[in-house]
Amino acid sequence: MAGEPFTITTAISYPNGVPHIGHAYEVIAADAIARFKRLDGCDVFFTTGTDEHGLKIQQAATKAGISPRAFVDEMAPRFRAMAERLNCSFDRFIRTTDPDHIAASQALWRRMEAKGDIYLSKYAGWYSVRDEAYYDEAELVAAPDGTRRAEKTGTPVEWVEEESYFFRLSAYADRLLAHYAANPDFIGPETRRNEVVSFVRSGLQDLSVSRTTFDWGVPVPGAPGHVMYVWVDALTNYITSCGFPDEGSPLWRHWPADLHVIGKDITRFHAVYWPAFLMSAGVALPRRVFGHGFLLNKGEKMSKSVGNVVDPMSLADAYGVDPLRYFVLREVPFGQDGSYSHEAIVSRLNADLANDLGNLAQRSLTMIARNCGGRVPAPGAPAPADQALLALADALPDKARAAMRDLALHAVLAEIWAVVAEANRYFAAQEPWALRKTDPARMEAVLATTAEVLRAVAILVQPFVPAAAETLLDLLAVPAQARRLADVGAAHRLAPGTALPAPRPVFPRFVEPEA
Ligand code: ME8
Repeated sequence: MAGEPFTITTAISYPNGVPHIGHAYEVIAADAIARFKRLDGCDVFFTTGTDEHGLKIQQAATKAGISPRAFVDEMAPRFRAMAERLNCSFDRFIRTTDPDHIAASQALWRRMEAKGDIYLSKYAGWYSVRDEAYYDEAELVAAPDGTRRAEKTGTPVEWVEEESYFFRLSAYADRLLAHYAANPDFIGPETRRNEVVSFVRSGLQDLSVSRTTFDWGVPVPGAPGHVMYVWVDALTNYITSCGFPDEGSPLWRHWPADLHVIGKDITRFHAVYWPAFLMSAGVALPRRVFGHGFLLNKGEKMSKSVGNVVDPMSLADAYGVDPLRYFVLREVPFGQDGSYSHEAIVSRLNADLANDLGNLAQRSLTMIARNCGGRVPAPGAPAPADQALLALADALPDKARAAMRDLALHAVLAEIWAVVAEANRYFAAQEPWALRKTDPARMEAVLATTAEVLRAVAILVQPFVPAAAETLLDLLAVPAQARRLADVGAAHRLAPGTALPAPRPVFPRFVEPEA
């Protein structure tokens, strides 16, 4: 029986340069949520992809001396390869040059037009190519070199004057505010929500939604010479993947999305423009938009356009995919900005993964291999200490679900590692190595309890460190079909006597390469 549907998306990345750590962070976070929901029995649909139209891409292609099409065909696979390398379990990698996406964008346009929300006029104002965004005079500052820049992002703006179609965004302010009020979870975290609400309260202007001075975009239906403003087509990607406009398609059960995971800089597009387009077109709204923070390289902002980009592939090579995933999700409270550095990554890996969890698994499983014939030992009559520890492990799924409702990924990991810490204290206090001679039955009980806690922990960490979790579950001989959240707890304990494979390290220590 298929579970409750859960649809999650990342933003789609501009492939105007190679993927950077911000792109990696976003797809890792979305993947952890997708995997968690799957583990909890949901019918998950998870999409990611590339945003390939617009002036920014056309200019990058011109600079590279090739056509935009050849340029995106070269770049988009790198984004897909990154998501695959990072073990992200997406169901569709959507490219906005995909034929079904062009059709979906044009269908959405036609619906907004039929509603009377699209009209032809002339745009005269400021545009940032780097942000692919229009700015009001009030949103600009003068840079030291005399040029004007967007205050929020620091990107240069240029004056644009051209014939353009407009979307009647101004007509949607009240409906948007009513929607935010009725759906307090629609925008998160709280700070982003407040920003959006005050932006909409200050009044909305109609939005220029087509361009005529270049042609790398989705053609506006019935309007030769006009291509869609890239954000109209980009946002549509979320419904293209769900089969739009064919609402009879089996894919359509995946809409509305439960969650758009995006960066904080693009909240306005997702929480203002996107719901307004959907309201106009008569399509259901996504349930939640969450603007995560930025990952900063030793506290400094990096971006493709600025050029201080760290290649996520080389981080995966240096530290391993699971440790990299663990680091970004544990270190940075989800929703806030965070910093990364070699030292911070190594200290997390060695402390949390190699020492706390890795050592506990290695020590207990090695003792079982040597002293219990390599089989799951018998727990016997549980002592109070065993019961107390097992109760903590058994409570993990509910604690994790509660933290996950707030998308507090770091808090889910903190809950799991609190149990790991408790298990380490238990192991040290019980001294199973000393019991070997004095009370072998009690030694077995301690090892059985430890193995059982490891089973719960391994199940819980699957969304975060999928490959290592799989190894640990294999070492505990947990069958593939018994690795869901629902399998944690008394009803599914490890069966005493089950043969275990030879133990091997799950999380190796990071050792500095010789200088
Ligand atoms: O904005 N840390 O694409 P993009 C964390 N195509 N996240 C970061 C980041 C950083 N340093 N830098 C960027 C776009 N991001 C549009 C989206 S969606 C219909 C269209 C995030 O390649 C950024 O906030 O500039 C965004 O969510 C995603 O990476 C892609 O950024």
